[in-house]
Amino acid sequence: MPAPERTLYQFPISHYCEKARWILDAKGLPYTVKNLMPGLHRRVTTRLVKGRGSVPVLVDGAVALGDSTEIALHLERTHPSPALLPAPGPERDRALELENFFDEVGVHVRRWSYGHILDSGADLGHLMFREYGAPQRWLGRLMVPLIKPILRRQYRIFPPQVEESRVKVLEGLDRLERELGGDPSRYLVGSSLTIADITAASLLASLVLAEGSPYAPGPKFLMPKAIGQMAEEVRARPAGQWLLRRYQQDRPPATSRQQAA
Ligand SMILES: N[C@@H](CCC(=O)N[C@@H](CS)C(=O)NCC(=O)O)C(=O)O
Repeated sequence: MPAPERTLYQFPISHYCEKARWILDAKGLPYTVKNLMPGLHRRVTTRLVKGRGSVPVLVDGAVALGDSTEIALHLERTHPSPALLPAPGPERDRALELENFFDEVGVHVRRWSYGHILDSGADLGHLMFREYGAPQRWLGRLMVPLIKPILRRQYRIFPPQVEESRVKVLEGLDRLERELGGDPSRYLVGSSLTIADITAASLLASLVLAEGSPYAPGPKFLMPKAIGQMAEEVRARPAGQWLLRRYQQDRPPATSRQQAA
């Protein structure tokens, strides 16, 4: 089988990468994933997209995009079917505003989650590298003591900020419920899945440890107590039921994904 012309440079555990994968999968577009080593990734990402360093990066033919929202808009422009955005007008504006809002909540989900993972006995190496090939998995595990302080500094994972993020996460869940009118069966905008739903679901999925997401608890991962407790509380709310439902009903299998050698 020839290699697809699209390559997604990513960290498998990154929720912004999960958002990009979901959009590619929803549009049925074949792509190759290339898992980058955290810490060394910027040598690749800054070469591909000047002025940026984060993942995901999508290289689509001659175009390289270094932000999940840019990726979403590019794919919507180049592959309009199935539509993941309403036609131009108030509904589209609302979908884009919600996408932007839940992108921001994603920063707080990450900080709150790492705040508990870094300070517990959880196996960060397993969590981050379980999907890599054997040599990268081995190297990754060796790098964990170096990665922890980098994560702490880069994402400002310090107790006051982690607490502030907990509040922002809860506000995000409140907004999700308001937008849905408390009904977990609804979509955020109109009557079908949009980029707003994909963004909220992928960026918040770790709060409920959604099956089918990269955050479903595996047998080898010792769950920090606070994360387990949060999952139990959020699953009991309409927002949590909505997140689980989106993964059950709307997360397509990654049939078009190939792993780069
Ligand atoms: N706004 C960006 C955020 C991406 C982001 O924060 N990616 C993280 C992984 S979750 C990352 O690459 N961190 C390492 C870095 O910035 O060098 C997007 O939507 O793509």
